[in-house]
Formats: sequence, C-alpha cells, structure tokens
Amino acid sequence: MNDCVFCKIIDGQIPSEKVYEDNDFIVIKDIRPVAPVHLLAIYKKHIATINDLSEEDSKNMWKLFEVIKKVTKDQNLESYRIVQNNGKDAGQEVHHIHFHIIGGRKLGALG
Ligand code: DGP
Repeated sequence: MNDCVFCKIIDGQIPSEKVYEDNDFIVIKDIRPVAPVHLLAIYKKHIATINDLSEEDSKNMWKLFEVIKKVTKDQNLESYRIVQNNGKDAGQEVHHIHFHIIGGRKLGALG
C-alpha cells in the first residue's frame, strides 16, 4: 500500500489535477489521456481489485454513479465510456480500484 501511486495521490504526496473529491472518491485527470477527457475515479480506500471488495465497500461503491454523473456534467460530456481494468491480463497497471471516464471524441468498438 505504501508504494501505491494512487494512495500517494490521495494523500497529496504526488501532485495530480483533481476535478472532484468527497469522502469516498477522488477524481483526477489521467496522466496518459487517450481522449480529450480522460479522468480516473479512484476509490479512496486501498483495495486492489473488485474481487477484493468487502460487501460493505461493494455497497458503498454504488455512490460512484452519482460521482460519474456529476463530473461528466461538469465536463459537458454527453457521451462517455467507463473502463475498469481488473487484474493483470485486463491491463490493470495500478492495483488500486479506479474507473476510467473517457470521452470528448468518438470512441471505437471495444477490443
Ligand atoms: P490501469 O491500467 O487501469 O491500471 O490504469 C492506470 C492509469 O493510471 C493509466 O491510464 C495511467 C494512470 N496513472 C498512472 N500513474 C499516474 C499518476 O501518477 N498520475 C495520474 N494522474 N495518472 C496516473
């Protein structure tokens, strides 16, 4: 957990471009954007993957939808894609639950 880049961002040890924060989530701009808008909604508690969620955290996680609604409205995004990589083979690079919010251009089919 001490080596977790997202924990360091949440703690303010690593700077980030924050667009939203509450008790459970922080939303920042991705450092390697793949579209004009590329945000990361990060659950503040250090949990590696969805499979590691307790039932309590799993229920708490539903608040994410309200966070997504708010930040996409703030960004004037009518269309957007949510991506959540879960595990190495899915391309998860940072093992701390987060959701990519991608938009601002026409997005192709999922590959
Ligand atoms: P994933 O592959 O789903 O684990 O995505 C991790 C994302 O995190 C990737 O798109 C790049 C982004 N990222 C990694 N390190 C940093 C950082 O220090 N700052 C910010 N803003 N984003 C980062």
